[in-house]
Amino acid sequence: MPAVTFVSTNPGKFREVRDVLVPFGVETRWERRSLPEPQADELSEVVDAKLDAVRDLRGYVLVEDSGLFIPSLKGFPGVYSAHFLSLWGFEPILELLRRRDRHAFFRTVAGVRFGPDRWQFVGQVRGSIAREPAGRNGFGYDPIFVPEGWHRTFAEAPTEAKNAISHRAQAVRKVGAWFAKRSGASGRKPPIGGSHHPSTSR
Ligand code: ITT
Repeated sequence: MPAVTFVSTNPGKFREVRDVLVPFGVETRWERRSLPEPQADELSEVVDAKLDAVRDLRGYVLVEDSGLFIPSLKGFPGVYSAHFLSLWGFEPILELLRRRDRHAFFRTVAGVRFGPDRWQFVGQVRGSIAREPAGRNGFGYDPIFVPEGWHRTFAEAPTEAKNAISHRAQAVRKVGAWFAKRSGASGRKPPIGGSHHPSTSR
């Protein structure tokens, strides 16, 4: 069974990634490590920096960076999502959105490294920001994000429901499919599926 080491500080991410990769026959191990996140305009740049920082790990290494993007706030908090949430919580966003359009999307860029080779995979889910937080499941912005077509937040839903549609699950499912193809092509090492660095699979 192929195995991948997922490097992140976030246990919620790890659980979601592990569950999504199980059906692809990929075993996920967790390395809890804080990786440098440079100031960048794009998640993919952050993922590249994270992949640089895991060069000491052997085998397949998986990292990801995610953000909540709100078009009426010019994409904020976006790449600053983690920093903003830890400093300020949800309130300023809810306040700012009282008179603005509430549409939002979550995006994940997942990065895989194997020796010198690296690949990126993108997932995205559209939705809107709730008027107030609701639910206790998940993590981060889940209590204020209502996916398109839903009447509840991610945090009000069980993990399986979030994993059926989430930004992370979509990106990581692409990783799983890529693994499946790659291990099916025994003896052939060139990258199959996904896109080779520096471009990004969309
Ligand atoms: P890493 O160690 O993997 O970087 P992190 O929690 O710092 O973990 P990010 O920088 O990717 O991860 O996350 C940006 C912010 O967006 C952070 O506050 C997360 O809690 C939040 N976030 C990421 N994915 C989310 C999701 O699926 N649901 C809700 N919030 C999420």
